[in-house]
Formats: sequence, C-alpha cells, structure tokens
Amino acid sequence: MSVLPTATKAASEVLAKAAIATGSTYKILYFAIHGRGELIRTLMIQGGDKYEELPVDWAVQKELTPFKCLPVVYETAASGETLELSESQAIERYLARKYHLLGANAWEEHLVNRYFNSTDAAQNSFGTSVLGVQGDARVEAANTYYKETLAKWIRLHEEHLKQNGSNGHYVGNGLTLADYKTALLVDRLLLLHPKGAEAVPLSEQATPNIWKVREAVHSQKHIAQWKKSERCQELDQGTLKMFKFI
Ligand SMILES: N[C@@H](CCC(=O)N[C@@H](CS)C(=O)NCC(=O)O)C(=O)O
Repeated sequence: MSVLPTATKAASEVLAKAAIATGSTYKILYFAIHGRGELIRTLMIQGGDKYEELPVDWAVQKELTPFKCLPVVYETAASGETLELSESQAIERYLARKYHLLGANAWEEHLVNRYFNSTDAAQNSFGTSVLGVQGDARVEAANTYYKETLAKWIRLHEEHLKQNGSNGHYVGNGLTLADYKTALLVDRLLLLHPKGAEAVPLSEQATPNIWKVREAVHSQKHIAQWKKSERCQELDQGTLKMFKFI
C-alpha cells in the first residue's frame, strides 16, 4: 500500500500564502497514461519545477481522494505546508496562474479560457466519438471526426491565431494555457490515429498557425527534454494500450 501525503490543515490565509509562494515541489497521483495528467505534468515541467510520480494503488487510494478520482497533486510549499489539489482543470488553471500563463489581465484571461474551452470540447468529442468506439468502426468514426468536428475546430482556430498575428500564440506574444492545451491536443490526435483512417489533417502545410503553436510549446527547453524522455514514451505506450491501439 502506498501512503499519500497528508494535506496541511491550516487557516485559509496560511494556505493561500503557501499557494502563491514560489519554490514548491509537487507529487502527482495519476495512472501511467497521458489522459487527464498530461497537461498538469506539462505545466509543472515547463515551469522547471521538480515533481514526482506517486505509485498508484487505486483500490486503496480511491477513498482517500477528494472526489474519488484522479489526478490529484500534492504541492509542498517552501514554507512546509502541503496543499492537496484536485479536479484536473482546477489544477491546470491553478498551475497556469502560478506560472503566469493566464494572460496579463481579466480580458486576456477570458481569451485564454475561451480558446482553452473550445479546444477542450474538441478533445472531449474525440474521446467520446472516436476512442469510445471499438473495433473496425473506429476508423469510420475517426474519419467523421476529422471531417466534421476537427475541421471546424481547425478553421476557427487558424482564423483566431491569424488575427493574433500568426505568431504561434493565441493571446499576446507569449505562451499561455491555451497554447499548451492546443499543442497537447495535436500530440494526442497524432498519437491516437486509428490504422486505416485518413491522415490526421494537422500539419505544417495544412494548419500552419496551429502547427506554430505546437512548435512554440515543443521548443521550450524542458518540454523538448520531456518529450524525449523514457517516462514520456512509457506514457505514450500506456495511452495506446489503454485505448486498445496496441
Ligand atoms: N472531473 C474529474 C474526472 C476525473 C476522472 O474521471 N478520472 C478518471 C481517470 S482519467 C479516474 O479517476 N478513474 C478511476 C475511477 O473513477 O475509479 C477531473 O477532471 O479530474
């Protein structure tokens, strides 16, 4: 049985102080797949923060988690308090705020969130309409997804990115949570391509602005190292197995 870190019980002001401080270390509890852990891992990695993977013993741990599901992240602040973070998107936005990836003001934050949400919808649709389909029918489901949902997402996002100056970012001149979300959706679609389906309609030639976003994310020093790491390859394999691609 693996023991989980104990969240510090303290007044909200104490935890809030710990939450805004820098120099935290992180432990993530999540299965050996990308899934809902992928963006969280990516955000911690791009920030150059140390994080550790806790061994999963789900039958035992489930009851100990806040919503009986994963991911859960345990953050230990430099001042010693441990914060228990749960619900994937709440964790993502929390980390994005810490790493200044939510834009410079409320308006930019709204823009980041709208691109994020739109990409999240395209990702969820892939999950239900393609990954949720088993056997030979998955090829047809993927083709339909590429032609309909993905084609629409591509058209709209290429246009929005163009309006921001085709600079490889959705908002302003720098990386935000929206950029990471898009880069990971592209990675996921390229990884989870059903054999026999049409090519994923995402490439430097076909979708130059979306591709530029992915390149901007991938060219971050820590992300480039992560993508080549053994652990990232293991998670690719775990993800492929989970969805019966291998
Ligand atoms: N709304 C939750 C959903 C989490 C979720 O469904 N997690 C799945 C893995 S991706 C899980 O914990 N499955 C195991 C279980 O439900 O027992 C979130 O976004 O964090």
